[in-house]
Amino acid sequence: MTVTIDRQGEIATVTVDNPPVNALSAALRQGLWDAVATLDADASVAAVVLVCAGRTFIAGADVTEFGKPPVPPHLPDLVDRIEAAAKPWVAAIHGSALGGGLEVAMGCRFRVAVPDAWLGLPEVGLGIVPGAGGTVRTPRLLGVPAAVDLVTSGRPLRAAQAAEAGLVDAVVQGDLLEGAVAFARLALTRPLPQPVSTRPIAAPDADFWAEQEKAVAKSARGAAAPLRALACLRKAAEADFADAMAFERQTFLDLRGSEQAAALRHVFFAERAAPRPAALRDVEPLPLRRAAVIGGGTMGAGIAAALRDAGLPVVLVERDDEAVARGMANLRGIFDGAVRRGKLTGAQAEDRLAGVTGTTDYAALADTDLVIEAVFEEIGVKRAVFDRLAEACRPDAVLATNTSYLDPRAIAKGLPGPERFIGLHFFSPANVMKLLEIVPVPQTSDRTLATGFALARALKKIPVRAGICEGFIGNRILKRYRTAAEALVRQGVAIAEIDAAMRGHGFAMGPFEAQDLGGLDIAYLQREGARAAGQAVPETLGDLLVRAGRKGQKTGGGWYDYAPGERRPQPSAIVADLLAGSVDPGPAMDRKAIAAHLVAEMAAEGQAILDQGIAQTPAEIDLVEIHGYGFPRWRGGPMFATGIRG
Ligand code: T1G
Ligand code: NAD
Repeated sequence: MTVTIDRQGEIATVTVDNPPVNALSAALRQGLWDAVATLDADASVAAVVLVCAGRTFIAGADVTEFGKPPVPPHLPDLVDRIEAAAKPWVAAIHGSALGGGLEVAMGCRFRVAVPDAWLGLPEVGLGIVPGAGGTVRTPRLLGVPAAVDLVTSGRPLRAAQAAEAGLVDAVVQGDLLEGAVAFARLALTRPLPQPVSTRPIAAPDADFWAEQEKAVAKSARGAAAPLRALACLRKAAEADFADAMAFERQTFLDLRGSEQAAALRHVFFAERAAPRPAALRDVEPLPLRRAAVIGGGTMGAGIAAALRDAGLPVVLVERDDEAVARGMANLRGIFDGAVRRGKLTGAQAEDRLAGVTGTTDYAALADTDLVIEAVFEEIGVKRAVFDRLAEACRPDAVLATNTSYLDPRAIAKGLPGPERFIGLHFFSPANVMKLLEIVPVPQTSDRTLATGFALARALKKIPVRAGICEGFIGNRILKRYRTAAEALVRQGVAIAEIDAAMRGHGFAMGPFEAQDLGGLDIAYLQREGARAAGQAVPETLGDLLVRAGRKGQKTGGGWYDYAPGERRPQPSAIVADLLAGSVDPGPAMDRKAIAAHLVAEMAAEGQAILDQGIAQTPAEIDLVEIHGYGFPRWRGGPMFATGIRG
């Protein structure tokens, strides 16, 4: 760690260099503390530019210090000291100014940033609130409504948005340091703005806070930090600076030791470890320049969209011209949706679509680096596709299957060069869901495996390596979860109670309403297929419903009834009748007990998965559940929540 002082005439520059992300370790805080003293004492200095070396501005407090007793100088004191410096400081921001990094920048008199910089307060995502004045200075700088949005969502702003909101004074085009020094010189010719802590706040009325509380509670789904952050902002608006700072500090210290914060730190580090497994550290992946997808249905179109979002040109192969047209229309639908939601401009959507070549001709794959197969879930169809790929593709091209339940070894059987074969299991919608299960077969080479992980990084997905078993990690746990939920119904627990229990636990949906949304028929057909193949698959309650024509929302009913055109589930008398013969009432269970039981079932399946070597660590199972199945992040995943850690 170094803090270096240079001088450009009357402007001093303070350069922080604390790789990898300039986190505010105790040594860095001390270095900055000393720099203020040095520069205050230097009569030749009129203003100071604070800039960082490496990939980013200060990315925040050092998360690895959170479990330990705080060491002085404390960050709030450092921010106060910079703000009270005799010379105005200018924060020159590139990369990310997050958490404590942004708080340091708000202690500076000015903030300038390059156009692709991010500024934000992500603390609520770590189960805490900003701890160095973030909730007290942002409303003074941005006004209360914008501060509420920034702090309670944890979502960062791009430089231009930050400038619009008042968080950044100037966006610097070209060289940051040069621009910041020029900005400082100009600023010295004008009256200085007040330090942020002394600026007034327009306090909103009680109705505003009541509304915000409702909205924040709804989106937090049980996470504590966003509401506590809102309380800090209210304090900032209604009390004086010192009292608000004390309130924020107390809240910060209180939350820092909480179970939710521990869970969110666990997820933070698991997410950062996942894309770069130690075993592949020295393995060079195949460079990915061109990709192809076979099948343009639900998954194929989603995967193609994800590849385009990462900038790769894509060839989309379908079985006939009509299917090509349908696949391209599916893709257009995805990009049009992104335009409607404001995620892409019309021109960007056109560009994404223009980068996809739809065809029936495998010759178009001659120079493709990676092919992902997403055709019907039938072994014969998939094998035929891989036969064609073996002929059409370069011998080093990676060939992947997106199968959900088939054995990838059976799909790869007879493939020349099986070392290039791998399972890449995406989740629907594939351009949105963050999880990617990576499933090597025994012959898969390290290079192919490393290419799977490199793809996940390029697509900004969370990769988890899975061994081969039915359903891999995620769908196998899902099956256990659904079976356990059905077992509760058989014991007389109401379907709606189970769903409410899981929502109360932090899921967006319970297991039955989720099946109604996705359709009960896919799992049913799979069970029927297994039965037809001679496997002993026990009859499920879902089978009874599907046989009665109840496949979910799309048929007007599944586990629940739905009024025409409505998506609100209504408990169903028909279902009660259909299932009556299967119910044998047991002891009553409250919602807490229901949720605890179902999570314990998930964790038990996770443990079996670990014991069989299908997953490597409990943390990876947690990532699968959080990023593929909506498990509440703030609980850390089923393994963490039940004490299975490591
Ligand atoms: N502390 C310690 N280590 C960190 C870290 C941090 N804040 N951020 C990242 N790392 C490590 C990470 O584990 C990885 O390590 C390496 O740096 C590169 O990370 C008082 C309470 C800045 C956008 O939440 O969002 O300030 O694996 O792969 O893709 O109010 O890192 O190499 O050993 O993610 O280039 C708020 C979290 C803290 C920022 C860069 N700050 N970091 O992304 O690299 S709370 C954050 C990020 C706070 C105050 C409080 C990203 C990034 P390794 P990476 P990247
Ligand atoms: P889908 O029926 O929506 O799409 C399949 C597409 O493959 C169709 O467009 C079809 O025309 C095309 N196709 C069929 N045979 C082909 C051939 N020989 N050559 C080229 N194209 C052909 O199915 P889907 O839901 O997209 O599923 C595709 C695969 O992804 C399956 O293996 C499925 O198990 C898996 N999967 C699905 C989900 C999901 O939630 N739907 C999730 C993960 C994985």
